[in-house]
Amino acid sequence: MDMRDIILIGCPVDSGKRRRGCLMGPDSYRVAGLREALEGLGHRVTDRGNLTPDPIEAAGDPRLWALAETVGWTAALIRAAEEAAGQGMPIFLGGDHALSMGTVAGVAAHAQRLGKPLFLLWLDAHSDFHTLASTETGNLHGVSVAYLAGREGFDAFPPVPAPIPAKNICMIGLRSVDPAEREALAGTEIHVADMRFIDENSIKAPLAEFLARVDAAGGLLHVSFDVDFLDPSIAPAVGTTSPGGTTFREAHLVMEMLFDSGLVSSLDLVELNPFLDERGRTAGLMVDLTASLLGRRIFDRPTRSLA
Ligand code: Z70
Ligand code: MN
Ligand code: MN
Ligand code: MN
Repeated sequence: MDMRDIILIGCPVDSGKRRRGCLMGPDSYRVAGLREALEGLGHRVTDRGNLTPDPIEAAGDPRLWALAETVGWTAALIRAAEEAAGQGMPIFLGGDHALSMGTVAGVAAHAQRLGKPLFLLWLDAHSDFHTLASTETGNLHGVSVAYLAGREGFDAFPPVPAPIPAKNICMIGLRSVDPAEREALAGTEIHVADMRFIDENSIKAPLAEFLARVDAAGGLLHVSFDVDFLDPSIAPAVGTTSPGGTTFREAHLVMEMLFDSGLVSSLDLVELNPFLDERGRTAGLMVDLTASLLGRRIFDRPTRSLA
């Protein structure tokens, strides 16, 4: 197995929604043994500690929760992500999903410099495809993909260095999509596999198709993993639980397929709220899933060949 240079970057972003606690996420992953699990697989791991947001310069907006703070985080994360992507495989330890505006935009700038297309896999119950105009809640963890795809109305934010073409984005696990998001998504080429599609076709089908396209294009792949992709019965440490999520086995299969593809170049782990966890089980599961994405497996070959 290939050894990788993995860079852990703590992103204690907690401004993307009203309920607090995601700022404790990076330390929860550390306590749950993320670094040790990845080193045990033979990887070289560096922990850069936690980042801080740039000083707040944007004006506030009463409709939007903590706009200025999220803009400050986005600016800081774009720089940090672009730099780290040139040095190894960054794993961004969240923090809520607003952080992906910075991490993915920074990784996209790196991909553009390399002259390679960036693909984005969004594992989430939510599509996070609101604009600042369409959000009903004002929670900015619900606008990340719209920003990254270059939708209008993000003038308060840093310009996206390299917007991601809609056809390079795939969302898997959706089950909570607002009307304005549904309408906007229908007008794009974003690939969407909601829970019904997964139930009828298996989770393997949409992922295999997407990975084949990334491979054929010679692209880089960023995976943005929202804890609420998982069913809350196995991952209770999230602010808004959304029933009907992916199972332990489906999620592990996704991670194993991602490892086998050899395509993943960066990863976000977002929306873990350790304040709501039960004896560390959600953090522990996220560590196990990340290990599977980086090469942990039951056997080295399909087990049928052992018979
Ligand atoms: C809703 C909104 C959301 C969580 C993303 C939900 C957004 N569409 N919620 N992740 N947990 O507020 O815009
Ligand atoms: Mn999300
Ligand atoms: Mn979500
Ligand atoms: Mn929300």
